[in-house]
Amino acid sequence: MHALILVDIQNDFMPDGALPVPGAYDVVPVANALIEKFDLVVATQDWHPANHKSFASNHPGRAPGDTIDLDGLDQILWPDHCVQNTHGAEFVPGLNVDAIDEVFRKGTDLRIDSYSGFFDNGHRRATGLAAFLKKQRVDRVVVAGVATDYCVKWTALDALREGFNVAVVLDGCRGVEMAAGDTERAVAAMRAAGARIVTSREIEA
Ligand code: VGL
Ligand code: ZN
Repeated sequence: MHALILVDIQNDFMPDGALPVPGAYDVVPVANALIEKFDLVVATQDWHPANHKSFASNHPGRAPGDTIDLDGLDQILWPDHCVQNTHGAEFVPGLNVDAIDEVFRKGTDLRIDSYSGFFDNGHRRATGLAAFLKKQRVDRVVVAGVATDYCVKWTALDALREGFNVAVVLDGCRGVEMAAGDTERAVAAMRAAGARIVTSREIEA
């Protein structure tokens, strides 16, 4: 069984959102085309409480882009984004949400961030995604969404760790590129860990 994992295709990650990812609207038609090729489609949704510790606004004197120690982990501080039950946290209009079989929300624990759709950044708690996929007898996952250099990357790396065969659809992903070259480095890291880097045309129904 093959599954499509759509990572964080949410308003706040679009170019006009709170944590803009350049070109991110372009992943929507690619995601919709991919959806047609899969029997099982899951999506992750960044879903933070307003007082989440990954928000610079919750650390007086800090600015987005700063790095702090959060509970023993390096944490980049972000603009407020994907706050639960806000427009910014909703899936992008135009994404075929009716085709999504299950949504896995992450980043809900205010003390730890969660880039991967599988685990928080400290691998302390699972979201249930791995168990769900294994129960459906999934052996191969195809990943697309945003951001290539954060949530796509960590989702793909955790999928490999969980023993899935992983392909990342490059034209279905965009990076936030906080530092120039981050997206390219993320792609290299995913490839080095064993992910196949493909284009959407290579994905067969
Ligand atoms: C993401 C930064 C903070 C992502 C989520 O979806 O890549 N990046 N939260
Ligand atoms: Zn987030």
